[in-house]
Amino acid sequence: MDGFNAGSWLVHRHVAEGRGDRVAVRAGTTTLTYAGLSDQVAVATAGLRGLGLRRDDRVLFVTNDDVPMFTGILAAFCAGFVAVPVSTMLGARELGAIIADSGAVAVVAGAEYDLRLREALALAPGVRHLVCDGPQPLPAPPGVTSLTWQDLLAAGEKAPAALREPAGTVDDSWALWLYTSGTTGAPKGAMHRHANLRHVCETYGDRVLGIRPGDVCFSVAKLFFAYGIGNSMFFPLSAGAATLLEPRRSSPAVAAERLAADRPTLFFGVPTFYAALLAAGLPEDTFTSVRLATSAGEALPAPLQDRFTRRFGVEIIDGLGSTEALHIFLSNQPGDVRPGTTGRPVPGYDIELRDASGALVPDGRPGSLHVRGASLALGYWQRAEASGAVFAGGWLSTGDTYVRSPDGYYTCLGRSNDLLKAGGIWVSPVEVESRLLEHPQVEEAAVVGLADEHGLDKPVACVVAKGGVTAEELIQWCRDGLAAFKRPRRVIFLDGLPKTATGKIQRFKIRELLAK
Ligand code: 3SK
Repeated sequence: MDGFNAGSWLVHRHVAEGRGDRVAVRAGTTTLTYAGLSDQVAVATAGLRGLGLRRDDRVLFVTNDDVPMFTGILAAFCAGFVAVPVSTMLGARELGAIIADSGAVAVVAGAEYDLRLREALALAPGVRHLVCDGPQPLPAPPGVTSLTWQDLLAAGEKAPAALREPAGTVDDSWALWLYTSGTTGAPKGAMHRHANLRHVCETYGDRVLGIRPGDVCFSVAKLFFAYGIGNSMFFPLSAGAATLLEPRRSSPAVAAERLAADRPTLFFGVPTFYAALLAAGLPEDTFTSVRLATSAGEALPAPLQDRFTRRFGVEIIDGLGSTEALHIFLSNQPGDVRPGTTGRPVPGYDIELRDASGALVPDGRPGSLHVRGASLALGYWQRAEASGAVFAGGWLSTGDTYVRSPDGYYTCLGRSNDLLKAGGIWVSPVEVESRLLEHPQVEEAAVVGLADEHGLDKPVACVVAKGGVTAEELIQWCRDGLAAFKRPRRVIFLDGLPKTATGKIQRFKIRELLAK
């Protein structure tokens, strides 16, 4: 098998090919050219190796998007270690469980995770090194060496030059494990190969985004998400373009600041963030530098897409990806956006819609979405049963229900287990939510099926309202705009909707709430 190292391909290649003086990363006051990034990654590669790690050892990152995390992940790829970026929103026990499950030998952490880490490390006795990306080493349990990222770089500077060289990895070597629990269940580590990173760049990055060296990428999804690491690391670096790193929590104010200061050309968001941007009253010229915006995480309702494009003059291409597929495999295309749909398969992926028996469904009928392509994870780490169920015969079962139009556009009907039948007819919660979101007083909406007095599922809407609107008015609004059987039978007003870390509405939590 041919040698391939994703870290070397993303970074060192640009210096070898004469692009060393181009800007690669802007993070606050730090700007790194490709030459500067390549040097830091090489030094960090030597620093990590100096800890005594061996090929395929896991290096876990729980910290904010900034230069140490960025260079650290790339250095792990270069060294032939496995980078495991995890959510900064995890509680101590969840974090401990993931560190232990991954078998991580080294943890790179932000100073603000100190307390959570102390509890987490007690659950993960395999950790031998704790590297803090702040100014001081963190307190560590006995037997764990504690140092700062700067200490690690200083050691890497002094190390023999040979330790800076990329490892002889191949396409199928492990590069990146991403933990995912979907909307339920224990977190599982989806294991990605070095070649998977190249595949997402050559497909969505090149064929959909058309990313070029002059682009500047800005993602509101952080590096620990599959969506975020693709947007902020793989795509820009694959093209010799620039990326913006933002350690602060994503908010409309932070986004507006970076848009004004750094003039990104590609903006990567999620539906709830687009809704928040619209609600924030930002000036119409906020997005003038942006040539294209993307959305993923959940289906983008057509009214929201329309409002955003009319207000800010930027097209949003909605896409569907998954942690298990590493990035987006179904998407609208620039200049070919069909609002309310997720577009067509990204070149490089095959899509099938199947019924419960596994047979292909004809156009116009709902089916469970399966995808095949060269960026699918090898499976979940130490989860043979779940891997067998989700990755079968080279296909990934995404758990999403979709319908395909005769001209090949796919529309999301919800998670396979979110669809509901009202009066024996399928109702897509997404469709009812889209109608509710068209109402000027509705900020967010989630629709679930709830058993009525006859034990029959009926649509019920939970709504976050901006101002004065009644349940009756919203039910009538849906009756006016949709087939009557799709209207919610009840509307419940909430202050906020339960969501996953990626901003997906947790309908199972809403169902639990309503069942009480
Ligand atoms: O949720 C998505 O659509 C997504 C997109 C890209 C990468 C990962 C995910 C989960």
